[in-house]
Amino acid sequence: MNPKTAFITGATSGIGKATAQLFAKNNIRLVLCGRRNDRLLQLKEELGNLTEVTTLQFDVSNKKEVFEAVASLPPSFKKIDILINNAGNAHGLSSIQEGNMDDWDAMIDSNVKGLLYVSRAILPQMVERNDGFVVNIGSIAGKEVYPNGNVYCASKYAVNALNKAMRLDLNKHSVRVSAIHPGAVETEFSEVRFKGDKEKAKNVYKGFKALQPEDIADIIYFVVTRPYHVNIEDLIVYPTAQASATILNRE
Ligand code: NDP
Ligand code: 8X3
Repeated sequence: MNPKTAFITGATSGIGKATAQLFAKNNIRLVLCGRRNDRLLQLKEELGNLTEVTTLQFDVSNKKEVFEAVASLPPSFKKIDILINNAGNAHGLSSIQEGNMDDWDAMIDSNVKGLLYVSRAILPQMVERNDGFVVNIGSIAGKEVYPNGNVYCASKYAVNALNKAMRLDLNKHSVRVSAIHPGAVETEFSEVRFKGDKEKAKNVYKGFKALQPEDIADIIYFVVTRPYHVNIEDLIVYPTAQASATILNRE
């Protein structure tokens, strides 16, 4: 069987990077996407002896960049079997009455509109072939609103809704769609949320064992390697120490 090709957004860090590393070990060809080109090239260098890799530097929230990037794929990478809609971040953690509206724009533009643009650019080829797999990375923030999470939560509730919408619209085209909703994963996520404040970010994961990006990569790999008739719709994954967005059993 020909190896599959996966298109991973947000491959420069955290969950996306760990997924790329695991896919490469399992001979899945990779289209690595992100804004930081130095990291894309470094990862390509690291994984290039395990599988075929190409990179696309673009901002998912820029419609033009998304469509130009997808159109620029070399012929041997144009057929995408697996789309991992992972790019996204939280920006800020403040009450709705004090929210920074640029942060709101960034979250809605990347987490919601970015996921939509990338999906719109890639889904038609899957529909045409009646084959393909989309994994949407949501969050427990898309299942439960927590204090000061307002717009980030809204963006992830949107991902949850879009995951369901994709399942309905793509059902007759045999394109499988899954969502994975992690709790606390130790990545650069909190550093981005707190605008580079490493100390504040570290405190988020203090006193308990958070999920590691590799834990989520394992689950993504499991989901996309089920037999053709099996589609896992929705998974919520917590660290053992976490019971909800706000209840954590810290030491
Ligand atoms: P990281 O900050 O480590 O990684 C985020 C990735 O998204 C980076 O590769 C970044 O790449 C990319 N990205 C962000 N915005 C854009 C953009 N506008 N255009 C292109 N790429 C973008 O965080 P995680 O790995 O934790 O986050 C991955 C996903 O998992 C996100 O959707 C996040 O919401 C979700 N998630 C994370 C949880 C956690 O606790 N960490 C829990 C639940 C869900 P670059 O900057 O190079 O563009
Ligand atoms: C990331 C997890 O709880 O910080 O989506 O929103 S949380």
